[in-house]
Amino acid sequence: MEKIKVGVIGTGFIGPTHIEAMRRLGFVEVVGLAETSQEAAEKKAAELGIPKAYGDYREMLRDSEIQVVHNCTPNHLHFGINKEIILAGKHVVSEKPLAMSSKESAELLALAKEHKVVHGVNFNYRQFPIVKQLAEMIKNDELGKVNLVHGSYLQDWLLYDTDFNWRLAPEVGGKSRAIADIGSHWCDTVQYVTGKRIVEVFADLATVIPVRKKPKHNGATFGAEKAEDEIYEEVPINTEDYASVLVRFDDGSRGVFTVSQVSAGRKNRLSFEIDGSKHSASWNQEEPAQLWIGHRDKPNEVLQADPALFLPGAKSSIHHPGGHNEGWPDALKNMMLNFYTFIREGKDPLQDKANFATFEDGHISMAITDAVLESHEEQRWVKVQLNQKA
Ligand code: SOE
Repeated sequence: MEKIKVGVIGTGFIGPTHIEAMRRLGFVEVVGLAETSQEAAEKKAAELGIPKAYGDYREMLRDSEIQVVHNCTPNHLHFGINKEIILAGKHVVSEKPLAMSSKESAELLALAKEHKVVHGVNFNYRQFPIVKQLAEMIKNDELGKVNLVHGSYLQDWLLYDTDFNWRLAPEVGGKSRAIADIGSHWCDTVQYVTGKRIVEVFADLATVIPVRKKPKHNGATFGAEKAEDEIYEEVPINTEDYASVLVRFDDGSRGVFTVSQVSAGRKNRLSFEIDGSKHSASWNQEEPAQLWIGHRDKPNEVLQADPALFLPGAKSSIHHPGGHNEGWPDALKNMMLNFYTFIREGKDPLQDKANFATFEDGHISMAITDAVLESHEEQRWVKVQLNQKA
């Protein structure tokens, strides 16, 4: 069988992780990559062993061999490039946030439907085996009625005022930073697990470090190394390092979460706890193979990820026996596996249910970010508006 041919635009931190995940599938071939110059594209293509290098992504979009394009560029380019990918008739996987506003994401969703392309957004945390297992447990009413959802997403890679990255500048990263970058993952994951939508928010945001020292050589995401003789320029910062948000779900249940990129020692700690009327459950991305299950009338339990103990609906997301732990790269592989299996099986994006986050989820996420920003600005509860006119 012919392999599905893919092109990737952008090869910073996340592009190569997409490429590695796709290569693990076997039935997908990354045939091209695009960068901001021909020289950069050729260097990266040689490094990653990819045959075609494009200094202009538009040239890649004209390549009829390429069926699917991954948009792994910085945030401000997502909307425009996603639009061009769809108009070129290619299937699309976009990094989040899907666009810079929910008005733009509504337009992308409508366009993807009109052109009948398969559309995915890389919300990869819902693809962890234990997260799937918990979603199945909740569907089976094992926790009872979900009453409360609380948690946080904490990182420390922007803790020092000398930490700098393109995500800090609103014209490149967007008006929201911590919420759009990591709060979006928290919301997508808990909405997926509970099967509920966040419909209203009350937010408090803060820029803990209001002035940063920008190194002459721009830092990579999670980049820790700095030259000793680095030259810095002081830059005012107006995107949030921190946010706490009260949320209301569509069935009236309540929640709260905190995001921070300045919490020392927390590397990529997405965690949440769900309190049901019978039991609670709690998960933390940094210890991804364990699910804590809380009881009132007997000792608490820890479920260790194990296909033999999983519910039928979660088994396809776990690929190794118990104790052979799967983590972040494996969850990303699940995202790609589900996306490309959908294409391989010739499924219809207008009719068939996707086992991955689509542009619909990307649009929901953008609408939550918009509501959070408005709530913080106006210091009040704000409803999440999905019906933005494209
Ligand atoms: C940086 O905060 C980042 O790389 C996010 O952009 C990713 O989406 C998240 O998975 C890890 O952290």
